[in-house]
Amino acid sequence: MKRREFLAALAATALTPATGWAAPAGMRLKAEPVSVRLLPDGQGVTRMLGFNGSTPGPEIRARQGGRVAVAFENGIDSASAIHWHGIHIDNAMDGVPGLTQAAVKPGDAFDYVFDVSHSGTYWYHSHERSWEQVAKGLYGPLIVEERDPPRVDRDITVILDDWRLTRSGELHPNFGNRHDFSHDGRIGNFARALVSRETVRRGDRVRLRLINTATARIFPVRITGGAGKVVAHDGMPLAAPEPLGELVLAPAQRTDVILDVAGPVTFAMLTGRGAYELGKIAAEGANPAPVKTPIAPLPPHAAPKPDRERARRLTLAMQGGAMSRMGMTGMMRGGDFWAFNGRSGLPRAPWQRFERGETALITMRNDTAFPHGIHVHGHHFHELDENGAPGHYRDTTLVDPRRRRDVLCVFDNPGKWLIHCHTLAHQASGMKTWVEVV
Ligand SMILES: [Cu+2]
Repeated sequence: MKRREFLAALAATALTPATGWAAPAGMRLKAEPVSVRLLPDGQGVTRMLGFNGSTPGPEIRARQGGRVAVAFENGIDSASAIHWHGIHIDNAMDGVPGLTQAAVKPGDAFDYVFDVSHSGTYWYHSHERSWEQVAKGLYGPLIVEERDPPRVDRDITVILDDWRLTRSGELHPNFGNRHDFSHDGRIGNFARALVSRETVRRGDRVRLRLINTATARIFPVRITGGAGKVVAHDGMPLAAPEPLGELVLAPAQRTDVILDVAGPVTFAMLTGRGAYELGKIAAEGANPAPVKTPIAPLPPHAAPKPDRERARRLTLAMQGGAMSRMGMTGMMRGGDFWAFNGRSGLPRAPWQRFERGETALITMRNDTAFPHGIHVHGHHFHELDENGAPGHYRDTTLVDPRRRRDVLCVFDNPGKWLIHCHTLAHQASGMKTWVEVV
C-alpha cells in the first residue's frame, strides 16, 4: 500500500450500484454526472461520472450470436465515446476517437450497434480522455451469455476498482498530473470489489466474473469461501479449467471463476503489507440440491488458427517512464513520457498493415521499469510461454518490467485497431500505436 491509502484500511462493505444493474441489449446509455455513496455510511457522497444515473453503468447482457444496440447520449461537459473492450467488433463501432469515429460532443449522440460472436465477460468504457473519464466512473460490464451456459445457481459480476479520494470523500482533483503520467498512473487510495449480489447460499455453485476497471492498479486477488476453478480469461474459455490460486488482474483484464460456496465469499487484495478485504458476499442458508458434477470447461469458441510458419515477426518495445532518458526529456520539455519502438503517440500511418487473416508473432518487450498491460483492439491473441507453447487466449497481456512476452495474433478483423497500454495515463502520454487489417 502506498501513500494516501488511508482509506483502504476501512472495513469494506458490499456496494451495489444504485440503479439498473441488468439491462437489455437494446438500450439508451447516457453519460452524466452522478453522486455515489462510495464510502461507508456517514462519510459523504462522491461526485463522479456514470451512465444512466450510476457508476458502474448498467450491466449490458446479450446472448452469443445476438446484437447489441446502444443509443449513447453524451450528457457530460466534455467529448466522449464508448469502447466495447474485448468484442471482436465491427471497426466502425470500436469507439476510438481519432481512429474509428469522431468524439461525441457534449449534448450529441451516437448509435452503437454490433453483433457479439463470442460469449464471455467484457466491459465498456470511455475511450476519450479515458485516463480521466474512466477514473471518474464512465464504464460498465458487458456480459455475453453462452448459447448453452454452464449450470450455476448464481452469476455474479465482481468489479475491481480503486479511486483516489480526498479526506472528505471527493475524487482527488489532481487528474493528469505529470507524476502519475510518468510513473504508475492514477493509483487510488481506496480499493473495492463491487459485487452484483450481496448473498449466496452454502452449497451454491456460482460464477464470478471479475473485471479490473481500474485505470492503473494491478490487482493481486485471493478469493476465499469455497472450492473453485478458473474457467476463462478476458472472456475466452480455458480448454481445461485451472486451479483457483492467487489471481492477478491487470487493468482491463477479466477472469471468470466457478466456485462451490462453502461460506462467505471474500475478495482480498494481496499487498506487501498484508491482505486487504475488497469485498464480500455473505452466505445465508443452504442450497438443498447442490450441483455435484465436476466443474467443466465452458463451451469453446471457434478461434482462427495461427499460421506460425509464415507469421510476421515483430517486436513491440515499450520504452520511457520516469528515470529513463525519455522520461527526463518529457519532464523537462513537457512532452510524452512513453513510446512503442521509439515512437510516442498515434502515428499517421499504421505501425503494420496486415492482409486479413495474417498471423503475427509479436515480441512484447518491456524495456521500462514499470509493468504494462497491453491491449489489442478487435482481436484476441495467444500468449506464448518461454518454450513457445501457446497459453491463454487474451485481449490484454501483462508484461512485467524488463521482461518480454511473445504473442501470436491472427489479424482477421478488418479495420483500424488501436494497440495501447491499459494503464490509461501511459496511453495518454504516448504508449499507443495502431495496425490496419485490409
Ligand atoms: Cu503502461
